[in-house]
Amino acid sequence: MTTSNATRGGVGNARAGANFALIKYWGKADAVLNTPAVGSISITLDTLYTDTEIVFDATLARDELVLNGKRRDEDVDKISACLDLLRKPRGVTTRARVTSRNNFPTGAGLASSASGFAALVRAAEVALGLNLTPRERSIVARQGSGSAARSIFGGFVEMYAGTASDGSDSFAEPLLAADAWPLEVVIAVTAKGEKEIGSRSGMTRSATSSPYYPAWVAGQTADLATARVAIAARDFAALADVAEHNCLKMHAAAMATQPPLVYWNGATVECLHAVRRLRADGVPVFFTIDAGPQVKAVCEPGARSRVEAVLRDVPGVLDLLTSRLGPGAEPT
Ligand code: 2P0
Repeated sequence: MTTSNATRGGVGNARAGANFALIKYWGKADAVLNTPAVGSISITLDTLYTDTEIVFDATLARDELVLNGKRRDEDVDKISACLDLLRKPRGVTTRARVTSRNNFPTGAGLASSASGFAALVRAAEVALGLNLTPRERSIVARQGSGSAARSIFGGFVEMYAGTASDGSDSFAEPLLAADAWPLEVVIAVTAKGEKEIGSRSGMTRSATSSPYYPAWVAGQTADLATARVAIAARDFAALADVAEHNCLKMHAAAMATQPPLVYWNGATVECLHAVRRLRADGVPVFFTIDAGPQVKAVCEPGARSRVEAVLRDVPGVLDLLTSRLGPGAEPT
């Protein structure tokens, strides 16, 4: 057996940006391969990111995770399964210490698993001395967390659901570079702390019990096509319409789940209306909401200060975060 970097104790560091889906992933085709039931289209952000260091250490009996300064033993199995996709084919058995920090709230509907697993894969690739293709990175990241497949890339990104039984065609690819259409995002934080129902169990419950789930899946091909055309044409109004429609369909399917999944609070709804009023007044902005109560307002750069001023005044808004579109996951 050859001596791998891992058995020598390789170290790797990487940063990956969070991403928000404009056309959303909700539901799985295969829970083991973690392939999505539907494709998705997202934007990767530059100022919300995860920094990760991984150290392969032959003295460790099992992998370890420290996230935001705290040991997270409950999350180690997911990390180990993802790292095993890189270790096992190469005969590497060395365990790793993963130290990760999000510069934004964790587990609150701000896509921390997306940036987290994308950064993990890039850092592990460096530590193990591998040279993966972008597609291979995306496939490995997907098996950590579906949305992480998209955070491998910057700008506008499309994730393909795929049909292959081994998941080999279920990966993301760049659609349009960040600087080709430099939209911005204002995030209205309406609650802090981690959500009660994670996306993973939420989407599984929706698939089995929401009467609207089949309609959600059936509509996705058309929404993806509309969004692709809007992005290629930089057609803000068309992207706004399809993104809000797609978001509300996802939440309708989630709310009709048994027991129900209501990710919104009162301030979420107020922000949604505020964004719609702004657009009716001619301001280029639309909302999207993920599996949490935060509202992401996507706007043209010239509209950002107006969007910030309006959302800051919505009762229940605790904080505003802003971001431009950013790069893909990279070693640091
Ligand atoms: C998305 N979300 O497309 C959708 C919209 C949340 C709502 O992808 O089970 O954390 O790890 O594959 O990626 C969140 O789901 O789920 C998500 P897993 P993930 O951004």
